[in-house]
Amino acid sequence: MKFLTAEPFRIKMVERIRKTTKEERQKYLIEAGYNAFRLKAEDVYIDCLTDSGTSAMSNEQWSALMLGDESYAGCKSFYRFEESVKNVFGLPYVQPTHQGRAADYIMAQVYAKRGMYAIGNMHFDTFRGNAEMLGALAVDYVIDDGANANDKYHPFKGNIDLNKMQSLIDEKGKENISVVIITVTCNNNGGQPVSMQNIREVSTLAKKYDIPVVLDSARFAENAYFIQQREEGYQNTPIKQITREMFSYCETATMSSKKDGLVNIGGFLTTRNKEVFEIANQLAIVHEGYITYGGMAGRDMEALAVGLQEVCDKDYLEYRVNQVKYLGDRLKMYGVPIIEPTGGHGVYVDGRKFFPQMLQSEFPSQRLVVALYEEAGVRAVELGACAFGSKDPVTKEPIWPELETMRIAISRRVYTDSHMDVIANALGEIYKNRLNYRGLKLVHEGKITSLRHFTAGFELL
Ligand code: P71
Repeated sequence: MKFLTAEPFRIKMVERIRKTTKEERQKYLIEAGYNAFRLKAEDVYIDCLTDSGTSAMSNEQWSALMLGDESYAGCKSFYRFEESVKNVFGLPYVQPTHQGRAADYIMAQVYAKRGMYAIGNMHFDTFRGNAEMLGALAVDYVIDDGANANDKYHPFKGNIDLNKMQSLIDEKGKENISVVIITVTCNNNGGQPVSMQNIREVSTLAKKYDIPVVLDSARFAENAYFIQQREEGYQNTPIKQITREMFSYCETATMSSKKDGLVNIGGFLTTRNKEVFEIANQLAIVHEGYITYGGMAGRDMEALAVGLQEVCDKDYLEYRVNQVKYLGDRLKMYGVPIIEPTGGHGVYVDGRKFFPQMLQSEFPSQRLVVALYEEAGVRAVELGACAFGSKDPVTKEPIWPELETMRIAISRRVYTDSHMDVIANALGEIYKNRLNYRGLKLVHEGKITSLRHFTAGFELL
C-alpha cells in the first residue's frame, strides 16, 4: 500500500498576507518601473522572488535564539555553530560571515587570480562579480544538457563537463587555472543538482593538476537529497553521510546560510586548509567581525546550528523537493513550458517558449514576471535577458544570454500546496492568453550592467 504524505510540520504562528486588486497592482507596477525588486513586499500576495533569507524557522530554532551568547570573542554560540557545521560538512576549520557573498569574497581573494581561469558549472553572480574585480576569468562549463532550457531529461543537469575542463587545462596549462568551483545545486539553470560521481571525478581531475576545488554550497542539502534519490548506490545512505562525502572532495566550501541553513541571515566558509583559514580569519576581522562571530549575532549562530541539522532531515527534504515538483507538475498540466526536471528550490519557466512572439531584447521573462504579478499578486524573478544580459566591452552592443527564464523560487516551510495551486492556475490563465502580450522596453539601467536587474526600469511596448 502507498500512502499520501503532507508537510512534516504543523503551523504554530501565521503571518497575514494581503490580497490586492488588479487596479492597485497596475498602479504599483507603474510606480516600480515594472521591476519586481522595486515593489513593496506588503503589496505582494505570494512572494517567490527568492528562497534566500525567507525560510520559516522552527520552534526549536526560535528557542535556540534565546541561548545566544553575545560575547565579543569566543562566545558559546560560536562553538555550538562550529560543531554543527563540522558535523554536516566534515571540514575542520569554520569562519562565520554575515552572509554568503562575504564568504564568496574571502574565497575569491584566496582562489581567484588575475589573468587566471576559475572553472565552474555556472558561477553564481556574487562570485562572478568578485572574480571580475580581481581580473580573473570565470568560465561556465556545465554539461550541454544543462546549458539551455531544452527539455531532455538528465538527472544531474548541474554537472561539470569534464571534457571541457580537460581541454582548458591542455590548452592553457594547469598553471593558468586557479580553482574549480562547483555550485550545488546549480542556481542559474534551475536549481539542478550535481552528482556525487561528477564531484568525485572533477576533484580527481583537479587533484591531478594541483587545482583546488571549492563547493558553493548554499543548497547543499537539496543536492544531497537528489543524490540519494537519483544516484545508483545512495538510496540507503543517510543525508549527512552524503553531505560529508560531497565535501570530502573539496578543499573549501562557501555557504549562504539564508538557503539551506534555514535561517534569515548568515553565511560561512569552511576549509581543510589551515593557511586558507588563517587568511579567512584576517579578512573576516577587517570586513566582517572578530573570528568567532564574523558579522553574526550569537543568537543567529544558535538558530543556524539547529537549522543545519533540521535541513538534513529526510522527511523535510522529501517535502521540500516534492513541493517544487508539485508546482512544476501543475504548471505542465496547464501546458506552461518549464525547465525539466524541476530543481531543488524553484520552478523555472521558459520565457522564450511562453512568449514566442517576443524577441529577447523585449524581455519575455520579465514580461511574464509583470503579468504574473498583475494578474495574481505573485512575485517571481527574471533570470534572463535583463539579469544575465551583458554588453560587448568595445562596441557596447548587447549580448543576450542562453538562458531566458522566470524563476518561481519557493521559500522553505512558508507556503502550502494551496499557494502552489494559486500560482499554477494564474500562470495557466496567462498562458491561454499569451499571444495578446507584447514585450517590454528597458528605459533605465544603472552603470553596472551585471547589477541592472535590481534597479532597472521598463515600459510596456
Ligand atoms: C538567490 C540568491 C540571492 C540573490 C543574490 C544576488 C542577486 C540576486 C539574488 C544567493 C547566492 C547563491 C549562491 C549559489 C551565493 C549566494 C550569495 N542567491 N551562492 O538565488 O544562490 O549568498 O545572498 O547570502 O550573500 O536569490 P547571500
